[in-house]
Amino acid sequence: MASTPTTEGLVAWPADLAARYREAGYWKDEPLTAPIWRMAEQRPDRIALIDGDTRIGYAEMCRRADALGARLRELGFEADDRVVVQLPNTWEFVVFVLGCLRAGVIPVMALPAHRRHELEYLAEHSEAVALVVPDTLRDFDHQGLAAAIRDAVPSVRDLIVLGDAREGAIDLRELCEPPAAGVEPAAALEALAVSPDAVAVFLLSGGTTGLPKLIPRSHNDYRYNAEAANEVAGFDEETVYLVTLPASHNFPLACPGLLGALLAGGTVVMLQSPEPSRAFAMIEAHGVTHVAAVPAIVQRWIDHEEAERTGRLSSLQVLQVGGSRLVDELAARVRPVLGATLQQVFGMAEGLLNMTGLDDPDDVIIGTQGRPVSPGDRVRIVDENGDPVPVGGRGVLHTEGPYTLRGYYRAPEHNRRSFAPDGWYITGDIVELREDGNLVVQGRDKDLINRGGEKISGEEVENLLYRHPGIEMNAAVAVPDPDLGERVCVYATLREGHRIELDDLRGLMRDAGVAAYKLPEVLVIVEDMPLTKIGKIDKKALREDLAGRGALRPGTTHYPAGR
Ligand code: OOB
Repeated sequence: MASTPTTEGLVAWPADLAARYREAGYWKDEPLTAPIWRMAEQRPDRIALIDGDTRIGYAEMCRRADALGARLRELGFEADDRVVVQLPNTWEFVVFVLGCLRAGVIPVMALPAHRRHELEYLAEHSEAVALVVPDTLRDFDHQGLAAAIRDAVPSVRDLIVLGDAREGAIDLRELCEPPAAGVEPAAALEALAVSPDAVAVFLLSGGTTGLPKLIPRSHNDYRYNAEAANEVAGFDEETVYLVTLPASHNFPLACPGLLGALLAGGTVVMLQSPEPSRAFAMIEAHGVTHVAAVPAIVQRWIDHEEAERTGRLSSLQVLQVGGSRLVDELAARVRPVLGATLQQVFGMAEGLLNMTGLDDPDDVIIGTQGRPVSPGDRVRIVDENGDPVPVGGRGVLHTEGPYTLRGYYRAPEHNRRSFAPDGWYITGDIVELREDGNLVVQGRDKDLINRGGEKISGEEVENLLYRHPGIEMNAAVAVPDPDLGERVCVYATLREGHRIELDDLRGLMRDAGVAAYKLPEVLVIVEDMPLTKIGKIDKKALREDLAGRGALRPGTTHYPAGR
């Protein structure tokens, strides 16, 4: 079955901007992978990847990726085919993604926590030809689920499995084997000449609508994303970068992430969990210099180091923190306790990256989320009427630049709302621009819950909960949480004769195959839902009501007194 070419759902950069980005040298008109392959020629034996006891040099990594790319072609994968990738942090993830980039196959970056609800949608929406999954992980049968999705989604032809591939599935490790003697896949792949303007990867939006949107990132723009971040984060050949966040997320993938480390000629260490004792052991064992984390992890690392005084972090130079707001008190403890320079990162899968500089004064490093990493980035802050806010004021952040999308994939209607008439991306983040050019994230004007860096769309949760016969109206809002920053709280009114507990709603969502992090953790039943003048649920009023209730523990249901 011939699928629709990717180009049909894309919004291109305007020609004048594209010309400017080329002239300025942001876009190098080469495949993203080119500098990595050059590194393999210059320094073949330098270690590129470490995963447990496995150590892979640059030349070997590139040979394996080329062999994988060539094998995909033999199996019938073509340039522009989409593949949903859901893999743990392993060396095979890196070889697979690089092999796809070389062969022009486009990875769709799912998260390990995704389940049927998300994966099926991603496969359908991208018309993926294959899924790549682990056999099982943390007792979950990913291979079984992927097989069910293959049966349900017509475009999906193949399953590629890390671990024991069952009948009819392709073994990822076999695909990753170096080429057989006498076979030279590199030249054949180079002859394919992947266009630098082609989509390199699809990232997922945090999503404020029913389902996540796909974000096309081109070879030109995504490579620049990583290279611009490299400059500000100080990545070079000496860098040893530890991946503990899910590698398919933009932050550890390319901000600068593992791609930045490889583009700089450094070493990437893959680890499947950010649990402090394991992560600290890896940092010590491999002399890790840079790592990225979300604030909830930083809290655990600081607590662990304060309690254990491990002294295992002496190699660590930079701790990048982003994904959700790092509170100033925690920020101030990073250097004294962990001994590393804090780098705040306020980024988004859509593009724009803001970072504090490594040499910035303490008040900037501790109290701001930094500034755009590229001179080509443009930002403006506007009030409710769309008028510019003066320096020092607050408003919604809009941006455009050499690595910020111009439109979500195949989402024309959503694009009309997410982009200003002049094409700038409306981030939905409420920020303050300081005199010194640094941004401080103050809140947001978007229907999203940020659970320790994991983004949950209110609308997606609400749509699912309307499947419950007892729910009359419902609204998902963020409840503040000391560990994760926010958790999902659902307000609901009930139909006559129904009584619902939190666990009923969690069960419903679990049965629908929804990723666990999206499940509500607090349920508040109310007699009447507050409505706005135009009859929409008034979430602002709900947030105020929530604030008045004090701390609500996760796992609790709250009925009005007397019910
Ligand atoms: C990162 O990317 P996404 O796409 O998962 O989420 C983007 C949103 C931002 O619009 C903002 O609302 C929030 O996450 N956010 C932050 C933040 N970093 C991201 N809010 C407050 N403070 C921060 N430091 O989360 C992401 C992508 C690349 C690098 C780092 C994070």
